[in-house]
Amino acid sequence: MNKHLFLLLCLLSCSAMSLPQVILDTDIGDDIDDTWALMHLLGAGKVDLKLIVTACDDTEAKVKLVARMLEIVGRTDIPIGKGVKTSNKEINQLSWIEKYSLDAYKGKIHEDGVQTMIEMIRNAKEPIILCVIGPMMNIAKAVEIAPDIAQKARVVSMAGSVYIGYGGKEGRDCEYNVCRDAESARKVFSAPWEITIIPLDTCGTIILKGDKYRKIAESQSPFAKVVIDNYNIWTNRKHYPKDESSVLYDTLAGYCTWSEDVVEIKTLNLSIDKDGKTYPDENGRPVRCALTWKDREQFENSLIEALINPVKP
Ligand SMILES: [Ca+2]
Repeated sequence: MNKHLFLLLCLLSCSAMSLPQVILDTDIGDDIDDTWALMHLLGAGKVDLKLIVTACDDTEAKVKLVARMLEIVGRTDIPIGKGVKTSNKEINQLSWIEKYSLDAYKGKIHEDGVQTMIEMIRNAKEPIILCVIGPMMNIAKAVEIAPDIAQKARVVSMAGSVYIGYGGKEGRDCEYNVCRDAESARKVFSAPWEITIIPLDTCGTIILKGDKYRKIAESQSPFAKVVIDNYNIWTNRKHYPKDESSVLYDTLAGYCTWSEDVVEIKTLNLSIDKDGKTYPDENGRPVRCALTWKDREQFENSLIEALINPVKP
């Protein structure tokens, strides 16, 4: 074989094999969309998930929640890190782990999730994508302790509201992940890494209904079952129709770690005001913002497919 052709084939096969390396920072156990996002990330098979760190409130209970999920879908190879605990507030999926014990858990659990995140980024051979789908206290602490990580990681986060608020309404809202801890969000914004946000402008209207929801609800795949079982015992389930999901904000941030083909990205200079609103400001920092949809259908199909026909790792 021609030497150049051989090299080209090697390069092509290598690039096909190396998936984006992702650390997921999640406040799972609060809103239910993190559970969907985690199962989507795992089921789609498009990223190499290196670590899951729990964020906000009772991060210890959240570790247990993640552990049980990983056990069910056969992914205890992914380490879990406990993030900064900010309260003992009961998680909203507590009944799913009440009888579950970590005693027989086979995977690795790191007590200091922030330190583990720092070491993993420092030791990584290629840049890491930090997928942040909760309030940003862990990431703020990490970059404060180890500013050098900003050179080796980029952030993809469900965060903010630029022109559109909750439920698709015109006008900026105080988006939970930023407003819950605006000081941490400001620290993350002031580090020199690339930041991509998935604001309410796009992710605030992701709801699966009708056939799309039914496909998942009736699926026997463990990924779909984890999602639906947790959704059904979630303390806020009663506020949503029987045959619909709640708003699945975080799932789009997960998707954007491997592809941005379903959204239009625009770079804006953004600042965070005293309340935690993200607003365009000429003195702000450049942020890549997923402001509008290009192909919502393709995105929803990816989510459904990942849950009902998950890819084997
Ligand atoms: Ca979340």
